[in-house]
Amino acid sequence: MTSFSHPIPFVEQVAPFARLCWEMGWNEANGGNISWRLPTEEVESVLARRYPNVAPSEPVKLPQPQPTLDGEYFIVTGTGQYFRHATEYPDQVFGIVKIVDEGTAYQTVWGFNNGGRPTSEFATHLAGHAVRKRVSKGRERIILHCHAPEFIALSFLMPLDSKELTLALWQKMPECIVIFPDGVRVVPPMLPGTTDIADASVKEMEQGRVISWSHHGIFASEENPDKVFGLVETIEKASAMHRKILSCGGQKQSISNELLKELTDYFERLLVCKPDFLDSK
Ligand code: 2HA
Ligand code: ZN
Repeated sequence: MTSFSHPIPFVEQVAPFARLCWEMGWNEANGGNISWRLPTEEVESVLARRYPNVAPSEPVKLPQPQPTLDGEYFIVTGTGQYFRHATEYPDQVFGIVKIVDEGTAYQTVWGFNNGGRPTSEFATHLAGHAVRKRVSKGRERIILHCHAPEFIALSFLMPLDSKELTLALWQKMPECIVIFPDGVRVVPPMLPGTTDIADASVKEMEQGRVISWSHHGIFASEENPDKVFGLVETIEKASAMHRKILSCGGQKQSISNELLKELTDYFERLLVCKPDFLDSK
């Protein structure tokens, strides 16, 4: 990856990450979005030092209040912005916003230099953050939405069923059940950016970090850019293997449930939760 520097360390991390997602073929044109909940003291101190003259925008109302996120800062991709431009025009592609007024509004405190605003999926991201912040006890901070092609292809080839999709992926590589023991949760085809898809996603995110927006893409939560990248990369690789196998007429054998169980016992200390889909009927 080419070297990239920026006065804000979070931009220095997230811009090359976004660019890499584009290189992977996950985020064509303005497809996909990122939001990352930042540590308050660090973001306030870097903005005061590096951008002392930037005043916060007027508050903009959010469609869904998120009281548990009041006072939090997020770096977020702008609506219509291209991941491909992330390192070239970081101050335009990204903005930093603060959630204010008891979680009913946001103010832009940095970025969106072309008069931009957060992604059209921002309300869904915030709803996802609210749940995952609570469920992970504050560990998870970043949500990546991308159009990973092999993963999307499976939503045209398989039943729209969380357990069936999860088992198909777990059975393709031994790493899978260790890296996503919470599985992949399927949300049926719905209009992006709506309260309905936010509600359906939040319901599933009570149980897991990874959502399939059927025929559209992946929506995943993790601790930092590296970890969310690794999570999506692994799911995309297993999806590619599954699709190759389907296109050769289907599997002749598979990693057994017994081996999956042995894997989860052996790597128990690495798992974020128990693999419920392995036991459930
Ligand atoms: O435009 O990917 O889901 C960004 C999107 C909408
Ligand atoms: Zn999308």
